[in-house]
Amino acid sequence: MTTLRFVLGDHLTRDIASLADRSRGDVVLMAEVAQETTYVRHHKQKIALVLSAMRHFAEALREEGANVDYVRLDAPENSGSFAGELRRAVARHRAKRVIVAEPGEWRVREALANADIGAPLEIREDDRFFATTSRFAKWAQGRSNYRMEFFYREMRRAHGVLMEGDQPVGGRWNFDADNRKPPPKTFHPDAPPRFTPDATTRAVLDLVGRRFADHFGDLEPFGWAVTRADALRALDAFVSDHLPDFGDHQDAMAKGEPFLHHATLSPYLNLGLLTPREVCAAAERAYAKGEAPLNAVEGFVRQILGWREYMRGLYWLKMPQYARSNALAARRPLPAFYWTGKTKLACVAEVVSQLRRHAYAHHIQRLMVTGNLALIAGFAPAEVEDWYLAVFADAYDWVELPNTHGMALFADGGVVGSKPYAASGAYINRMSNYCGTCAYDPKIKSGPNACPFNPLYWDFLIRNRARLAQNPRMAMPYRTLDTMSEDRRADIERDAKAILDDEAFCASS
Ligand code: FAD
Ligand code: DLZ
Ligand code: SF4
Repeated sequence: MTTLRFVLGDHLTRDIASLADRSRGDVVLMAEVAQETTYVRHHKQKIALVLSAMRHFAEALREEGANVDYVRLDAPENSGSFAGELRRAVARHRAKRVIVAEPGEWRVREALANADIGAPLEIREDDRFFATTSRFAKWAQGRSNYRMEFFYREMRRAHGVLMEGDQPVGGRWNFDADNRKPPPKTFHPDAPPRFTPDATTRAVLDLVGRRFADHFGDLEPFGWAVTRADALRALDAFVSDHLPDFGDHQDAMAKGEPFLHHATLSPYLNLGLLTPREVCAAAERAYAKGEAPLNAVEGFVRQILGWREYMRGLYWLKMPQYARSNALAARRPLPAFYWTGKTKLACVAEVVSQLRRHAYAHHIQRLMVTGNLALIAGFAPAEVEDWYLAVFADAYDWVELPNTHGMALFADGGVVGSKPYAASGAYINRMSNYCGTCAYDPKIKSGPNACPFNPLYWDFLIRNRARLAQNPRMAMPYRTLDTMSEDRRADIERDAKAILDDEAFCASS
């Protein structure tokens, strides 16, 4: 009679709760299953990254002497689901109990908790995060609204990150004001390190190329780290080469430069190859040694200790109802150009082409280009969310959903953020060099040459007046709208209708 320790694809952390007290006779189960590779049509690189990282993790455990039962995707008897593989493994090993750390996604947790697998299942709290789900629920209790900034300060205090006694290092909690600079004229930071596929990764690339040829994105060149050792190399390279400049141009976008000074560490953090604690500690060390300024280090730590933990906390607090809300009643189908990139909007075409090649776009591209357009055009949240879940190497429901549904689309009515991140073409023009090569002009407000973000932005405000005008943070744009003449508002509505009725916008994906 055996204890089975089930390690999911994003549980690739040596001391995760499900493995921490492993004994010699225990069996570690890992399973590649069709259901997980197809519940959305993931980018080919994402599937390859997850499967290769799983295979390397299993090998590392075996080298430590663990008894690993690894089920490959193409194993003839593979049932295709977690429940099926657990049932088979329980019978195979005559297991008396199964231990798993909390699945990252509500969908998977429900499936496991309700599955009849032939042995009791113990689900352990995932303590890799700074805040457990129960810790977050305690923070949220009794609050009428949740604001990341307050949660973040509490986390800084609780974990002593960038603190001097009970005060924030540098006397301020937030250095955002120093961090929102547009891109400099020439902006070509080094790209993050890429890792040459070994034999294990090559076998996975062959499998993915054969089996998922019709999924979005280029499979090769594939350069993601698939082992902890290489993920640590990527972390070191970020800290030395990019962290010092992380803050200054955090919101900037530049044509042909997907990565800028961003970390590109989210795929590794989300798989468990790196832990949030060690990543924040590496940034703190760089500050302590005088190798990175405080605005950069604080800005970076806030993304992980703040935003990442806050999003996860809200996800588990609010699911499953959260995913069903549609506060702005957005129902327009997602246009095909989100997949093909075939659009005259140069900013959107750039982001889609970058996604196809790299399965990566940075935060402002996600929020203010593809997210902003989906918000102001009123694309249906569920379709937009499936797109975000599919096209990014780092996408998992627990982090993708609150970012898309809440932050980008305001479909939660203000749970994640206090106002919609809606913007006209002026924002993209200020923060990028995309507009210079665009068929549209961000300075033109109306007519066929106007940047489509312009009429769509004002039309969004007109359409959603009843839902948004009372929001104090929307008072300024509504005041501006109210100074416009009737004729100007009629022009906006006519232009927005022309854009939304255009075949390219109507064509459903
Ligand atoms: P950096 O900009 O260098 O930031 C450092 C780290 O901070 C990231 O690696 C990430 O772990 C964390 N981080 C930063 N912002 C956020 C945030 N808003 N939420 C959670 N963590 C954050 N992130 C994902 O990991 N998976 C997703 O599926 C995902 N979907 C998103 C969808 C939308 C619409 C938006 C607006 C954001 C989404 N994000 C998602 C958050 C963020 O854009 C990415 O974490 C970030 O771009 C990853 O790139 P990076 O590692 O270079 O990040
Ligand atoms: C994303 C993904 C993919 C593509 N494939 C697998 C898989 O074959 N086996 C596995 O254990 N996990 C996979 N994952 C990750 C899961 O979809 C899911 O995000 C986690 O199991 C939730 O904790
Ligand atoms: Fe995007 Fe408008 Fe600029 Fe074109 S003009 S790149 S559509 S913001």
